[in-house]
Amino acid sequence: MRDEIFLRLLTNELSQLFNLDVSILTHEGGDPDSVCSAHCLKKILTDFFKAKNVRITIPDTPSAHTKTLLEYFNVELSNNVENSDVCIIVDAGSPEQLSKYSEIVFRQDVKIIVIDHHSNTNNRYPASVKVYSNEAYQSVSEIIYDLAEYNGFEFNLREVEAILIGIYYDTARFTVADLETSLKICKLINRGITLKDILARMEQTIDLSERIARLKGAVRMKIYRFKDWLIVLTHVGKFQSSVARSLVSLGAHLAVAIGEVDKSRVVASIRASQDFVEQTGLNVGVDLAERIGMRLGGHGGGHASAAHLECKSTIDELITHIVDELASRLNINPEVLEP
Ligand SMILES: [Mn+2]
Repeated sequence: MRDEIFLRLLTNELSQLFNLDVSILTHEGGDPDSVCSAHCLKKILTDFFKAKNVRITIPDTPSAHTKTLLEYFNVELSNNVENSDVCIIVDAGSPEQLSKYSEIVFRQDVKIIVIDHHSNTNNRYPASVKVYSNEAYQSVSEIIYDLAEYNGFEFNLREVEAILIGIYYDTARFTVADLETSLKICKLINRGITLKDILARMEQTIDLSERIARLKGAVRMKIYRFKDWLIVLTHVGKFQSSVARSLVSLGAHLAVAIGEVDKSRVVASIRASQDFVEQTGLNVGVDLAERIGMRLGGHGGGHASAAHLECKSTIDELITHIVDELASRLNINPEVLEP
């Protein structure tokens, strides 16, 4: 178990849910970690902590990956958070990520609990919200796994599979799994899980428009060389996170994919390679997404190597801010590489 004190506090909190109506909310669109952890949290709340009624809500339209998982695990969704006594937010580092449900964190008539693992989550919610966030955890699915183990609760094979899928995607397909996570992966696989069927199904869900976005993102990117670091910035209408991720696997140390929401508002996904994060000590969630998002009248956040921001600016303005910020943080003047 990664952090017993954290698990004890969380257990104490959840012990108070006996006989209560609970809504579990993911961040907008959901993702494998948030959906899988919500699914398993529902199980443990119902069977172990004896909550009366537990519903799962995903703000906005579920993403393609999310839809596949919802079907696979037979997860029923609800849009009714109104009548809940308690609302548990999973995997959302700030209220803005709840989209149309973001106001709920300010309501006084419903208790709000956050279970998360992003950087700086503790400072992002109003003081009335009970935040259980631990950056040491590589996924919320892992928190739920530890929570079950701490309380001696056993998940069945299907739930164990969900935990493993959550861990798989939040560790960039196990590539950044640390020792603790790797030991858990072994234990989970030892219970008799093979991921090949579900992964094949998930990979098929990369549709044509996402592939086109990735390729267009590559064609439009601008390459900045900060000595030995290659940083690329591009713009695409949709699938920014998929585009940024694919540009890192193409060879960039850091990739930013920006999308225009309207004339004065943009969103951006940032991904960085592990060696870049380790050697520069830069946390793209805090140092880039949160900082620049707030500076430009928006918000942002995430992890050390993956982040998202939304702000009031044009694509070009945002590019300038990101390049300037990197230049000052790395203390290097970049050179623009000609295509
Ligand atoms: Mn996560």
